[in-house]
Amino acid sequence: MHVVVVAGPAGSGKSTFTKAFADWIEERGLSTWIVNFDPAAEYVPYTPNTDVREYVKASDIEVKYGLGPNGALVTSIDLLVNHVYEIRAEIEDAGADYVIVDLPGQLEVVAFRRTGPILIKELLRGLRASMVFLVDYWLTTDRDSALSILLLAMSAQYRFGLPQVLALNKADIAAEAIKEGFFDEEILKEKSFAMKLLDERFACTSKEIATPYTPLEVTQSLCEAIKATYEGITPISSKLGIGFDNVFAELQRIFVGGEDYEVR
Ligand SMILES: Nc1nc2c(ncn2[C@@H]2O[C@H](COP(=O)(O)OP(=O)(O)OP(=O)(O)O)[C@@H](O)[C@H]2O)c(=O)[nH]1
Ligand SMILES: [Mg+2]
Repeated sequence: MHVVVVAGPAGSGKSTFTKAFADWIEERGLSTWIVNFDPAAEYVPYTPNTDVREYVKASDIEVKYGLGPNGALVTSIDLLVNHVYEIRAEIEDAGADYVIVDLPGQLEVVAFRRTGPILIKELLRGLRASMVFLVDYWLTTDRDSALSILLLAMSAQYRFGLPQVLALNKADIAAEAIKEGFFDEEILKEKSFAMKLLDERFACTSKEIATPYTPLEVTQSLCEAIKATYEGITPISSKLGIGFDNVFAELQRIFVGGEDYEVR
C-alpha cells in the first residue's frame, strides 16, 4: 500500500487531481482508496471512501462552538486528532494499492499549526507515503508568485517530512497561453519548467528579484535553495488527465526505487 498526500494552495486543483489520478490508476489495474481530509469541504468531485466529515464536520463545529469558518476549521483539525486511529484503521483495512489523501484547501491550517503535522504523521506512521504538491499554473506566471509558491512547497516539505513530487497543475491553461505566444511550446514538455522560470524568465540572478526589504543575496539564496531542493516541476492537467504518467513514475521512484512492478 502506498499513500499519496495531495497538498497545494487553495484552489490549486487538489480535489480535481485526486479524482482524476485515482481514475487513472484504476484504469491501470491497481486499486485506490480516496480519503477526503477536509472537514470543511462542502463539495468534493468524487465519492470519498474515507471521509473525515463523518468524524468531524466544520459546519457543525461552527454552530456548536459559535466560531467563524477559520476558527471552525482549526478546531476541526484539532478534534480529528481524537479519531486518527479510527481513520487509519479504515485505510489499512481497505488494503488498496494506492491511498490518495485530499488535504484541505487551507494548507496553512494543516501545515503551519501544531496539530496538523502531528495528525498527518500519526496517520502515516510506518506507511509508505509521499506528497504530491500542486502548484497552480496561475501562480507561476509572474516572478514573485513563482518564488513564493515554491517557497511554500519547500515549507510544506519541511513541515510534513515527506518526499515530494512537485506538479504544475492546469497546464492546459499554459497551452492556451502558448497559442497566444506568451510561452515557448518546449516549456510544457520540460520538467525544468519552473526552474527555467526562475532562472531565465524571472532571472534569479538579476537585481530585479530583490525587494526594498529583501536584499539581492537573500532572494538569490532562496532561488538556490529551491533549485537544490527540486529538480523541476512536472506539468500536468487534472482537467484533461495529462502528465499523470510522469507523476506516477516519480512516485514509483520514491516508493520502489524506480521499478515498475506495481503496474500489473
Ligand atoms: N483549467 C484547469 N482547471 C482546473 C484543473 N484542475 C482543477 N481545475 C479547476 O480549479 C478549480 C479548483 O479545483 P479544486 O479541485 O476544487 O481545487 P482544490 O485545490 O481542491 O480547492 P480547495 O480544496 O478549495 O482548496 C475548479 O474550478 C477546477 O475545475 C486543470 O488541470 N485545468
Ligand atoms: Mg479541495
